[in-house]
Order: sequence, then C-alpha cells, then structure tokens
Amino acid sequence: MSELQQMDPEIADLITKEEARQHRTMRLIPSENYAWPAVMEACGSVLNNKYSEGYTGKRYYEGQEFIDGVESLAVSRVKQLFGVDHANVQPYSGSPANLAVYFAFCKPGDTVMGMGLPSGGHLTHGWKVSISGSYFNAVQYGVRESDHRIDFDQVASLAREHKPKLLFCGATAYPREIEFARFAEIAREVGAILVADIAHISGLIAGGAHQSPVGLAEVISSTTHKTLRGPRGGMILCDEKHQKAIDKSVFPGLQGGPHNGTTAGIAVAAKLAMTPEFKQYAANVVSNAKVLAARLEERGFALITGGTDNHLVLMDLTPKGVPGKVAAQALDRAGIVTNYNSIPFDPRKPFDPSGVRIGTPAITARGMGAAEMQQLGDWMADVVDNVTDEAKIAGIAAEVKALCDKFPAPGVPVS
Ligand code: DSN
Repeated sequence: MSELQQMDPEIADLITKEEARQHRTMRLIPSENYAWPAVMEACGSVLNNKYSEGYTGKRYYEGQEFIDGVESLAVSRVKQLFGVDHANVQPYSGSPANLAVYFAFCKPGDTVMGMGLPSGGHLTHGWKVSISGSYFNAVQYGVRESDHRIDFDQVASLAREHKPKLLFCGATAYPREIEFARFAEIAREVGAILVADIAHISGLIAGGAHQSPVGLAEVISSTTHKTLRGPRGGMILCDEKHQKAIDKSVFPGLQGGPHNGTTAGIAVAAKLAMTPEFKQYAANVVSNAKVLAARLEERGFALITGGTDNHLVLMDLTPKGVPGKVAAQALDRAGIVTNYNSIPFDPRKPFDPSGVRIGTPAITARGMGAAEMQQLGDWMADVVDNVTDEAKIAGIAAEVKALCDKFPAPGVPVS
C-alpha cells in the first residue's frame, strides 16, 4: 500500500478513480493533455519543499545551490526552444502570467485591447468579468460575422481610435492560424506593445506546426501544460528590453516564491520539446484535427470557419437540433470528453451555448492517428444523433474503452 493509501484513503481512492477515468475516456478538451511521466516525476519531488523568492543568484533564502541549477536550466532551455532573449518561468499559470504583463506595462485605467471572449479570446484579454476588463479600459475586437475569422479591419480601426498600450493576440477557441505579422503591423502603427498569448499553441510553435510570434510580438505569454505537455504552469518570453520590467512584475510585483517542482517540470518539457519526436507529435496533432474535422463535417456537423489549422475544432450544434451542453454531456456518457462552448454571435447563453469545442493534443499523445480520428468522428455523430438513446451511448462507451485499452495514455496507470 502506498503512503497516500495509508494516510488518506479517501484521496487515494479519488486519484485511482480519476486514473481509471483518464484511461478509459478519450480526452478531447483542447487545453488538456498528458504531461510526460518525467515531468510528473519532477513536479512531485522534494523541490516542492523549498522556498526560493527571487531569481537565480539573487534569492532571499539560503540553500539555493540546486534550485538555481533547476531554474537556470528551465530558463536556458525555454530560451533555446523558442529562440527568445529572455524567459521568466515563474508565473503560476496563464492568467497570472497575463496579469504580470499588465502590471509590467500598465496602470489601472490604461487602455488595452484583446479579442473578446465570445469570439474565442481569453478572459484575461480584457473581458469584463475579469480583472483585465475591470481595472483597465479594455477594448475588444472580434471575428467577422461572415466567416468567423479575425476581423483585421476592426482590429486596425479600434487600435487607431483607442491607441492601446497593449494589444493582445492569441485565443482559446479559435481554430485558425494566428496571423502574428498582421497584428504586429497594427501594433507598430499605433505604438502598442504586441502581446502574443500562445497558451493553446505553444507546443505547436515549439514543434514547428504553427508560425512563431518571436520577432513580431515583444512579449509572449503561455501556459506550459497544454500542447507543450509540461506541468501546470506559466511563462513569459520577451525581448531583452522588457526583461527587467517582466521579472520585477512577476516577483516581487505579483507573486511570492516560485513553485520549484513546476520549474523543474518546465525544464524537462522544454528538453523533450526539442526532440524530433516532438516535432512529429506537433504535426500529428494538426493532421489529426484536420481528419477529425473533415469526418465531422461529412457527418453533418457545422464547423466554425469550416475547419481547422491547428489542434482545435469548434462546432455549432444548431443544425443538429441539440444544444451544446446536451451534446457535451451525452458525449461524456459515451467516454468522449469535450466542453460545451459559445460560438461567435451565439444567440444562447454561455452556460447553455450552441457549441462544443474539441481538440486533438491528448488523443495524439496516446498515439492515435487518422484511422482512429475517422472512428471518433463517427462515434461523435452517432451520439449526437441519438442523445437520448442510453443503450446506444453505453455501447459506444464500451467501444471507446476498447480503443483506449489499445492506446494507453502516457503516465496514466492502467488499473
Ligand atoms: N481554461 C483554458 C482553456 O480551456 O482554454 C484557458 O485558460
């Protein structure tokens, strides 16, 4: 029996059940993935026990000789991976990373710009319920109603009118390439700092499956646990001229001690992301998303923008006559885990929207390929076309489980 089972059987039991759930289901939430087992090992180590406020060589606590080595490796590998001047790997996650970017460059009330949540932007890009939309004068751009692509005419005209200090690009529910060069041109024209939030696509960028914002965005923020397959954490990459402002903003501006186990996990993930295998993984994530999208479209799903360039597909369930939440819940019962999501110009409310958002990072990490994507598209259609047929859904759940048995998830024990 493990220490945890002896000391806290309730938590041990819940973890065992979650392991079984992660094994037997297909994880399609596009922001989720399986961290490498080596990453998990680094995160669950004695590094957890150490306080290290400050940065390498300049700490406020003694006993840092090995922690400094861990953070130096994480920083140098992330810099090498993305080809940037500076990397701060201490943000606790993506939202704190973005908050640190605001704190580095803005005062409350300053004007900032980002993509609105209903168009696929992130809460922290200025949406009104977030601190970013209430402490700053946040101007929101969106997508065109005609094709649901980013409306660059609107981005340019709003930027000229409002002259934001920061212009955020990057998204959480946008299935197309982010055109960093077009954003950079607009930012340059109005004197804004372009911030690329690459949380969803950092692994694709690292693996060469999406263009990089480096050289176009002066500041880049990201999580480290999505397509990058690292620990739950965040990072900020920037040009040398912003290094001081960013570092001061993260610590002591916003955070206390870094989570050293996470820092080690980021170092491990950055090392693994520099391998040829990871390049292949990133390419497979995108090709799987395209195959899945094509099959779903053949089976009658309406895809926002008509398809995908990245890891993510956003579907409008309206033509199927099923609300997004009902579809997501039925899919979950079939072992296909997605999230219901607003679509652009959604007539329904965010808690009961028209869409479902899916992505291929996790199922690709299990080694699934084109044949499995075709099968998955068929299962999804069969579920959504029969949302009240529990016998059919249970049958599909058994088939999903049989497929999952053939493709064990990295780092997830099979009980
Ligand atoms: N919660 C993340 C997502 O699911 O896209 C973004 O923060």
